[in-house]
Amino acid sequence: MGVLNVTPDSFSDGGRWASTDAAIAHGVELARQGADIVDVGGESTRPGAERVPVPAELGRVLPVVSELAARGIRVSIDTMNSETAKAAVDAGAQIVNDVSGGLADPAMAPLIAERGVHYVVMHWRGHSDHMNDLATYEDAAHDVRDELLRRVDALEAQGVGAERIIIDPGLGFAKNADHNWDVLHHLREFEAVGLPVLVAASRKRFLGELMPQGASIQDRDLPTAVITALAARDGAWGVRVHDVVSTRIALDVVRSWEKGTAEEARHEKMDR
Ligand code: PMM
Repeated sequence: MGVLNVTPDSFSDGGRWASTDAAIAHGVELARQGADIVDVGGESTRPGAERVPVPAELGRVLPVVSELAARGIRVSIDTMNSETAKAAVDAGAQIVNDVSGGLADPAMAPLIAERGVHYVVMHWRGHSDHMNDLATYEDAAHDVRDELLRRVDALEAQGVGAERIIIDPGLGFAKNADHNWDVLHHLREFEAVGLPVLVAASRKRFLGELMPQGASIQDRDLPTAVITALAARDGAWGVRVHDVVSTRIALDVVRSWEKGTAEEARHEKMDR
């Protein structure tokens, strides 16, 4: 899943794809590089971020979703708002990626139930302006998994089919670096739930802590690719990343390693 933030303020790529044309071109490029899904978002969820009014969010994402979907690209819409999700699904989005797992907008679950689209349910405890205050756990990985399972139960009770749900532990959302690593260390226990698991570590702050001083945000693509490889081996369904090229290479390494033969590269091969 390639990240396409149509926002002026996302923490790792804010502003780069803020214009509609630039965003569409980047989405096409992500797909060409080998992304199976392009995840279009119009509201930053970086720590401390303020909410974006729905009309502004819609103005950012809708033309991009329509154009990418019209070009045959599988699009997910990264939103907590049912109104935005509805318009994006009408415009061709096949997946709704809701970082609040349906908690931010009570109208989201009924919409998903009605439309029958795939639904990414992320572990979430509260909005970005105060989520760092909510990062307390007895046992991070188990608490996150249990809270996610309760969310899935509640969604099912509202008519969302379990076969449509993808779970995501929500790295960095009300979680410090130790919490994130504990979740990754126990990723197989999330797999054991029996639902597809999405891992979204790309360029997040806890990876910056591993990097030498002066490293850029893009330098975090290296630890991101390593996490991709390990998550794939632990059975993850997908990874949400900014740099699709390094992710594809990491996945090709894993597949070649597992098969014992060279994986046929799915991205366009670079000149050697
Ligand atoms: N993280 C961000 C945005 N959307 N969606 C899912 N499912 N999981 C995440 O962890 C997640 C997300 C924030 O990262 P960004 O600003 O780099 O997009």
